[in-house]
Amino acid sequence: MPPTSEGPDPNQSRVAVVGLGQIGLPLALLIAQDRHVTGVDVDQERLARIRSGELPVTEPEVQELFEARSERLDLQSSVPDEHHDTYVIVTPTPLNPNTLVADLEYVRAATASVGSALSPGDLVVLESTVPPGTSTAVVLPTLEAEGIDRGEFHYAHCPERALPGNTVREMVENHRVLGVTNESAAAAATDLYGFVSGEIHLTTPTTAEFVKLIENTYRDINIAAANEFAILAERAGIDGREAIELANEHPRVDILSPGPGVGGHCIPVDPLFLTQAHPDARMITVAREVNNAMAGHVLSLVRQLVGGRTQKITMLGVAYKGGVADTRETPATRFHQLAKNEGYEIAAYDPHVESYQHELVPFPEAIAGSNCLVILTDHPEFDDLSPQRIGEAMERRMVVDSRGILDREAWLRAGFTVRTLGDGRGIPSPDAERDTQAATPTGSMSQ
Ligand code: SAJ
Repeated sequence: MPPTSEGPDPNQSRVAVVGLGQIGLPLALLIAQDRHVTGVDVDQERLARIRSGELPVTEPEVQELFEARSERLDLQSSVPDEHHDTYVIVTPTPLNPNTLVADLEYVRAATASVGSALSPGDLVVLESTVPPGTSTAVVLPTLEAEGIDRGEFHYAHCPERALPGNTVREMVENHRVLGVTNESAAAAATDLYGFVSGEIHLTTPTTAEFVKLIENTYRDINIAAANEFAILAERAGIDGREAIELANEHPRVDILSPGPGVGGHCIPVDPLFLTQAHPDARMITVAREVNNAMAGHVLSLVRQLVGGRTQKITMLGVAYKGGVADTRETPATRFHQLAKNEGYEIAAYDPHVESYQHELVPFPEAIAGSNCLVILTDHPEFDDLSPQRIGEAMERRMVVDSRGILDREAWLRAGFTVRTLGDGRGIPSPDAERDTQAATPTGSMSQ
């Protein structure tokens, strides 16, 4: 559990946290360690769930925090009229799917409500991820619109940095970047983040905005490199994952893992916040294209195996990454749409996800009569997946492993045809032939 620290008297400090989502609710509970918090959310259903204790956030430790601190958490559907000394805005900044530009409407609306409640000496913190310059061009002028001057209140941008699946621990332990307008804002915001055991680094609001975006963009580019290496390895007839592992033995190389693409609400989106007004930022754009193309590449592996396209295939995992129930921007959806458009009959199973835009079925139903298993998510549950567990349920024994999690040799021995993304061993391509003839005995090839 988070460390305790001295803070202001809870009877004196009142903090409003606007937006009780995946980050806002855990944040409100962490701040409630030593302050009274009013959680604000426009979604009445969400508020009702929190009130009932059936929390809409299923991250580890959130439930315990709620049970320990709910008496210091009030809930409201609008920014309270009564005075609060601190306002934290944690509303979503989705990407407009048509224009691919950041939609700042939730941030604008929250900021306007906070602006009308603001008194001299108050602190406003923005945690939402925003394009560089948003604090200066949008947030501060909106706060000032109600008549208060930016010199009269404190402002900080403190972009969230927590990994979904480990949100609370990362909110407590990760270093934080605080973009502040002046020294008193720095002192007030550092005090608010007293629950953080990591270091607090001070900078300007625009730099803080930029830092958050380049962190996730760096990851996107690194994954794109891994994905491109994987495709080139397939063509070279070698195991790309082995090659990456060996390259990572170098002290200054740290390549990430190839996969079916990049999902989640941050990494596929944040690079576009950087480039939306800068179309000349080529590498970031190309990395996005490479990662988006991976679902189609996985489908091409399925097509090579299965051939005729009216046949049933089984998607294993629709969450955007292993161990989570989140399907936002998941590459599985792109795969599903492409496969459906090619005429495949699709059955999808996920041990974590409860609600998804396409039907999910239980595991036995998903594999019954299937021609090909397609692993799309590296859920820990799939570590137990074995040919023995499949038994005789499938029509044909084929598997495409886009995450490289199966024991390939065991599946080959059990009579499965196996395609692992990034592994060109056994793939009959002209490039591959040269290397496989030279280095791989035919008996260990996948067909
Ligand atoms: N992925 C790969 N190969 C890899 C690593 C990830 O294909 O080697 C894929 C995953 O399967 C997933 C996507 O990338 O589809 C993103 O997963 P992730 O675990 O890299 O990131 P998120 O979106 O769960 O959380 C990220 C985190 N960023 C980093 O790990 C650098 C987190 O620290 C951020 O706070 C969070 O985004 C956010 O909110 O910005």
